[in-house]
Amino acid sequence: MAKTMSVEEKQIRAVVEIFQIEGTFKKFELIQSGHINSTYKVFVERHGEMKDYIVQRVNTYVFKDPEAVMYNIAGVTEFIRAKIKATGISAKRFVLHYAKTSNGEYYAVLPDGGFWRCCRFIDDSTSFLFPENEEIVEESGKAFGEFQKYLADYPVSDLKIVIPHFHNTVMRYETFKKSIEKDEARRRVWIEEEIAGYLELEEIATRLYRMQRKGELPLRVTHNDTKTSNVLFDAATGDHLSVIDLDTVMPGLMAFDFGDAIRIAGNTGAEDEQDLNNVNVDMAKFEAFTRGFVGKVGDMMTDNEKATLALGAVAMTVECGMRFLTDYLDGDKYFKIHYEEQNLVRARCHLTLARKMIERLDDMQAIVWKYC
Ligand code: ADP
Ligand code: GN1
Ligand code: MG
Repeated sequence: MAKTMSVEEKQIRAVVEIFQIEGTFKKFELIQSGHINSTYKVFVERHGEMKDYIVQRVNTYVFKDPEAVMYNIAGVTEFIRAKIKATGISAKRFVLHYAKTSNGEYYAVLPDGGFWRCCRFIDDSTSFLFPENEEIVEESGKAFGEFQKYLADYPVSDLKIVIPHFHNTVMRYETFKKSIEKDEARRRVWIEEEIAGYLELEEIATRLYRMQRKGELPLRVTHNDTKTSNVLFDAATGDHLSVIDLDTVMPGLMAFDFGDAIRIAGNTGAEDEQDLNNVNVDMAKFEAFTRGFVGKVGDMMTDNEKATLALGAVAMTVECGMRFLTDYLDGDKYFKIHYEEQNLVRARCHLTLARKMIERLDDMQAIVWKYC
């Protein structure tokens, strides 16, 4: 009896066809690490060889204008590719390459409205949800630093704002307060302690955003989602290859890219660590990331940027944790969860980490100065 095909498989086969990928579709695997899009690794046989692709359904609840997302991605990937090629090396493994449809578009819309894209899988690459050692962390620092460096002369005004106020921590606090008032999922009653904890950190967490508003920090082209799993490494050597997950490339603060990476790479525990005794700042990993990142961007940083880099870790940890808590209050609509209370667990972990970071802020900043 013929095997029935799942809806997912039908959709993926349709996407592969629209992008005119040469070869025979063989199979696909779901990649579950991200919290937003639906990501699949797709295997196609071409001339007796297996070719892999990453096929993604973009989350249009989060990205209201997905065409704008692809416009930005096309712009920055082509810009970086040209720079790498100009040095005489192949850019194949160092920047993402999105496929185009026969209409010359970087996306396909299926009859159910699903917005899909397709990108070449970077051969012999690997990624890490949790960075096990300092080498991985330092390489990820180099990858995100290099990304900013490549884009230092990219026309910022050409970028579309795909999620307005994405790292506007002041506005994130306003949204949080509205969700507390609304209490849509009726969960407020048992999380008053966590709510109070985040409200207490408002001044320190919003400091950087307020500095930017006063013109004290420059807006750059930033990645805005710099967790370790958004870097690809050479599976054999461990060297960084390419930064991925470019959906949120927008104007932003250098300290936010630095800090958002530390939120993951500088935590002794997981993003959703349940045992809060395991949550702390890993100072050796903090130093490793700083060495990698500042090594790439040190010469383009302003004095204010240098002086506030460590503060970025506090800002991004509070902001992200508060976003998890907001989503928990709203009834888990934004971030994918794999178990019932995951957003609350994530929020508790981030609150603990942020408090530890505040205790170690001077030590962290001293390390930044060492590499500046
Ligand atoms: P999400 O939006 O779901 O986070 P990502 O674009 O970050 O999706 O991809 C999820 C995972 O898929 C990555 O952590 C990486 O392991 C793998 N991946 C994504 N793109 C590629 C690629 N071009 N080549 C190799 N692996 C990739
Ligand atoms: C989301 O897509 P993913 O999983 O890389 C989120 C980030 C958060 C992150 C927390 C568009 O990123 O902002 O920092 O989860 N992306 C969006 O892990 O909201
Ligand atoms: Mg990702």
